[in-house]
Amino acid sequence: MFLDDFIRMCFDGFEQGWHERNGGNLSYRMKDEDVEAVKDKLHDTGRHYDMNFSAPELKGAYFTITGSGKYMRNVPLAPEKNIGIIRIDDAGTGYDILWGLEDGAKPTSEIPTHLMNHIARMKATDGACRVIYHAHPANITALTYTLPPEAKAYTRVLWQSETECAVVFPEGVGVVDWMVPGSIDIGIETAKLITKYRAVVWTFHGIFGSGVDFDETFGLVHTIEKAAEIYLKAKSAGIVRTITDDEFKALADAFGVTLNPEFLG
Ligand code: 2HA
Ligand code: ZN
Repeated sequence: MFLDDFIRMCFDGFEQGWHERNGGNLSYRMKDEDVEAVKDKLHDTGRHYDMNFSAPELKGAYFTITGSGKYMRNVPLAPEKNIGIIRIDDAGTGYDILWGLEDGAKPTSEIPTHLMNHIARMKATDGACRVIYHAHPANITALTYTLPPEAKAYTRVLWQSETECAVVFPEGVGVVDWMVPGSIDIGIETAKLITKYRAVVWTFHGIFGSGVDFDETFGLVHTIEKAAEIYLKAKSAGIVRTITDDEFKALADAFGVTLNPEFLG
């Protein structure tokens, strides 16, 4: 059941140390069968909120989403208080809370970036992408203090830090330089990049990852975080050699993937 998978991912991220306090958030664009599976839980709570931006692409879409100020650690203990199900209204400018987010809770403060990313990834994947995840992994965040905020710099360092990285994210990763979180503007900038890259790093903050399901999305962020950890360890020990571009080309041939040519050479 999608709700069990959603709840498990919240706690998995906490166990990885990616969700201090209320850090991080998760949203899932529900399938018709998911809506059907929980239809007995859904009801008009009379709680309608404006999004402060227009998302005609999402009219009538249902999302499961974590709550603002809620701790990922607490999601399994009381899902109905810490997460909720919303439906984007028919105008595409607001949403109704249909389940959960009890005691007056609202969806995550990062809802603009979540919804804008969903629109971008829906378009990029012909509707296959359903999960948007924001986390605060320590090594990815530490990495942002060591590199210029450029996709090429991040992608090369991450690809070079673990052989399978280039296979897991052959398109590379995007980077948004520091901006005020929770804003419409950071949503717009992130969504521009997530069209091209499934993961976008937020400088001095964390990362947004996307995917068709919870496993793929969690696995992507996990892979990037581990690569960042390896890079930082290698850098502190002293890097004397790394994976070459010829080796990347051999890897791409062997695994049948096309590496983003902007990041080779
Ligand atoms: O507190 O992670 O970016 C939730 C966040 C804001
Ligand atoms: Zn955050």
